[in-house]
Amino acid sequence: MKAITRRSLLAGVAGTGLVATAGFRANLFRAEAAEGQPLRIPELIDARSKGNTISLTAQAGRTTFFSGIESATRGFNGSYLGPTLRLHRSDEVEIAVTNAMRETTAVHWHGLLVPAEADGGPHQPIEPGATWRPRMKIDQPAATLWYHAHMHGETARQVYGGLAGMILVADEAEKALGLPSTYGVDDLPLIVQDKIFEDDRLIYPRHSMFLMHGMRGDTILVNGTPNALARVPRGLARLRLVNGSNARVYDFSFSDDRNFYWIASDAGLLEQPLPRRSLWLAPGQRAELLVDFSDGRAVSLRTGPDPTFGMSMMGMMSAMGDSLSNSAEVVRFTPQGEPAAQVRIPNRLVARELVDPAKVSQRRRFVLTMGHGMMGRGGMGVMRGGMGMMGMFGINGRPFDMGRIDQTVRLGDTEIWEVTGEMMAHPFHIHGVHFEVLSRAGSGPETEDSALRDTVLVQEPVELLVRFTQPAAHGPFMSHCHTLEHEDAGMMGQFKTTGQA
Ligand SMILES: [Cu+2]
Repeated sequence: MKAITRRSLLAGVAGTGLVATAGFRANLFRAEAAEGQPLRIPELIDARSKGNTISLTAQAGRTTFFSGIESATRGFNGSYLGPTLRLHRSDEVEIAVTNAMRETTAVHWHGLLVPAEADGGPHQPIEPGATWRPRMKIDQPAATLWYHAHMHGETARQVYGGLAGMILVADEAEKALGLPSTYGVDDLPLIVQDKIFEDDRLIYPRHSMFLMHGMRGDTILVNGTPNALARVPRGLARLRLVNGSNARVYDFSFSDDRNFYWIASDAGLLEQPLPRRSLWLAPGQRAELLVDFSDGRAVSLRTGPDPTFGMSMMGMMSAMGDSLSNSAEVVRFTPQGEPAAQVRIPNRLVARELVDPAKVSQRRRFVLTMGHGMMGRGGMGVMRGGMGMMGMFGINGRPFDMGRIDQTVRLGDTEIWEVTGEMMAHPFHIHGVHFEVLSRAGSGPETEDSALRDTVLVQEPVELLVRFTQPAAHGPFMSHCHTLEHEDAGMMGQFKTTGQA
């Protein structure tokens, strides 16, 4: 069936002499959008090409997602999202972040192992007109990371508005593997976010239920592109997925159920490629996939509804449910050109640095709380109060307090952190560390857990093996729920590391 193009519709309108009404206009734009928009590829800034000094400017702007309609957005060096930063292991990098907005922000390097004062949490605010210049030694394996706003109380709105970008850490071990690495061609950055549009204009609804369970939208953007369409060579491609959404957990698969290889997690490459047909990705998490497009067939990366939400207590009590009720297209791939002569998947990727569980010095418990004991005292009544429950978000029953250090850890120590959550699944992120998932629901970790991470989906209780290698001489590190509305509402704590490693 031939798709209706905007041009053919316009020709029809001209031919019959009709005057387009507002409603007709909207349909026209949707018809155009249904054909797909070329996937936007953020500019790549290789730190070495800039003498390892990068400038980012956080700014307000206007972005066109659907033709003819502008939305108020935010971005770095542009109106929506920011450039991809390629940093090299063992280099020292300075990133100057200027705030050209009328509100305070903070910019966190999510997944980067750097001292607390360079980490970009709420303790490093950047006032309007000011520039923050952290200098950082890059010393960690190749990985897909990201950066995003982290201003306490404003994180959800600022990230939703567009203050996020990708970071690629490169190293020699990764280079030696010969993985697809031509940025924007066979090595694709894919920042996946769900949004809500009203008359094609981006909105952030301040509905109490969104604040309660996190904003889940009905329109998926990839790098800010709705109905994204990507051309890829007929061969092997590497997809770098960042879940940059406020709250949604994705359940990714391909429309023809093809196999792909999962090759990297939050902290970098796995020991070996793992063949998969689907993969979950929680807010804040990253995954790299190798996909074989040599058969030349067009195929879509898709997601189902949030697999954690519908069955959760929160999901069942919610009046709204998941706004994405069916399988949705994330990005459509159209392979181009001559088929690759051969497609080679490496047998081994990188050796993994194991953390020795025998060295554990402490065990700590974290409960991600949404209203301590509420089911026992007042229960549903409290729920119906809606906003009345706000302020009860916390960790171990205590809401975030910038002036309180919740844990003090000895630098160089290894600890077990047991994390459980209330009411629904919570993606738990710890700044300044990579950790192993030791167990989930009391038994061995699942395949999805089998890699070093900085963010873990806490649906069942998990035990994390965490090694603390970064100093916090001037201000603490954060640990928090990466459902951004929960984080802003107080589901965040702070820890310090002390002493010498
Ligand atoms: Cu949460």
